[in-house]
Amino acid sequence: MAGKTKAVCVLNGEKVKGTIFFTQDESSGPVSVTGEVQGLAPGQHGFHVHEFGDNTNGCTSAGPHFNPGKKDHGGPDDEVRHAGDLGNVIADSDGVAKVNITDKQISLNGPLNIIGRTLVVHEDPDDLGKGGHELSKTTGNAGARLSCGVIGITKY
Ligand SMILES: [Cu+2]
Ligand SMILES: [Zn+2]
Repeated sequence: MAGKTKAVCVLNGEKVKGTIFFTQDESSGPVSVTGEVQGLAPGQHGFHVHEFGDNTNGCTSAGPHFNPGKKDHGGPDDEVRHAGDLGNVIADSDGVAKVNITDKQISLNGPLNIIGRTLVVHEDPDDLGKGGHELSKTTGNAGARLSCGVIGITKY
């Protein structure tokens, strides 16, 4: 498959909202993740692709982090991480996080495809697997799911 692939996710939480775009120039190349999240408390917030594109019971139904490699949770720059581990977004004093990530472990096609899965923004910082908490190696101890949305194919 050749050519650009694009996807979009509308994050639609009670207070936390946003729109995130995914672009992949080549089928095996990195994915650029850009956009903005509003309504956050200032500081870091865990940002992940979760396994299921199911929001029937809110963000909970999205299941665990997307982890086709059956690895431990980690940070975006770690070799050992879930494919869905995009780290943190950082909100400014107005509660706005500008997102500009380039990631090599997610894709918009093939076995690492994130289309049809759920993007989640968390209440707390993701400790990137290094916090020593019992949840560090599974969720980064990032706390509640404040906002989420299913990642879908777009033209733009
Ligand atoms: Cu998450
Ligand atoms: Zn993870």
